[in-house]
Amino acid sequence: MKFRRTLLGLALAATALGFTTGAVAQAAYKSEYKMSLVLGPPTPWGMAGKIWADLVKERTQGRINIKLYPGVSLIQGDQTREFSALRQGVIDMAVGSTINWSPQVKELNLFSMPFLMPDYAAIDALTQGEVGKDIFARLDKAGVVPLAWGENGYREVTNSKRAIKSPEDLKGMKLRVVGSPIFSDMFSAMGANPTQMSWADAQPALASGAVDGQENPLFLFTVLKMHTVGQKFVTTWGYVADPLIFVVNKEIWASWTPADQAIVRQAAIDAGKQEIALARKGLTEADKPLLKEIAGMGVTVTQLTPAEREAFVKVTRPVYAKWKGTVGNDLVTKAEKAIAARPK
Ligand code: X2X
Repeated sequence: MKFRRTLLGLALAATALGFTTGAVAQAAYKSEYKMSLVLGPPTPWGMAGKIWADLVKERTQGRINIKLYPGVSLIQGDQTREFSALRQGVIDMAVGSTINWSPQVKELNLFSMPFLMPDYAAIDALTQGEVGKDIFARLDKAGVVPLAWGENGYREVTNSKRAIKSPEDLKGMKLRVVGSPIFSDMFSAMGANPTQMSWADAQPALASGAVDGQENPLFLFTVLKMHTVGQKFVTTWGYVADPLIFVVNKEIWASWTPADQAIVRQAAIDAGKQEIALARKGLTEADKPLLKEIAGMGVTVTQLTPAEREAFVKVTRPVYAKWKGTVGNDLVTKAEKAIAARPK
């Protein structure tokens, strides 16, 4: 009797520790897991990776140890190959932008559709609702394990030439855009001269003046001090915002115990929440301190009036219509409805 109780006690303790009968097969943990990121700390994106890795290490008592590879260095900076590399196991896990994965997962172009999401509540209505669930189901089918949402942010346009207030001002302007076709379509429709390149190539191109401008969330402007490479004009137009997604390679995921999987998932959710707050800092307060900080660097910051913004919406409508079909009419319609019904 006593012996049986001891056995039962041992079994319960083993279960509590996450050792199940399958644990023998699952025990082959790697000494280190590779996490891919485009931007490293101190950007919010980089912090997303760092917070996630730190929480996982702490909560698994070091069983899962993650190293950060910013600059998508595991794939030599070629960010639009990140999703394939994740699927193939070249990368174990990532916090990635919907933009960089959209060449492989066309539904992710949803977030790059021009002027779809007018405010932060609209982003949340998608990522935290049914549309977010649909996208996660799609990612799961595409071969990765999606865990949580983060945010890169609203992509505002900067340049070295002039203040942009109307599509006219963009005429012939050479702008670096990400290597995802919808961006070339949008900037061509606006009359600019878009050039696709990776973020690794964009930085020297800005410094040498090979391109006149670029678009990215504004925290990057201050972190990189873009005014020192001639970026003297910023226009906030809120045309596109890219969420980030926390994912793990499927084989790696399957190699972890259910208890560790739960820890990694919850840590991603917690890190995502913290990171979204960081990404919005300075932009959600009424006086937008981040814009003031940038103006303080001697930069002309132009905030479009609703009428000025409308002119950009108008010229990009054909691009919206074209990509609605590519992303999927049902998904886009669902997104439009979720945004219309968002709490304001
Ligand atoms: O390349 C960019 O512009 C960046 C850093 O924002 C992304 O990876 C989408």
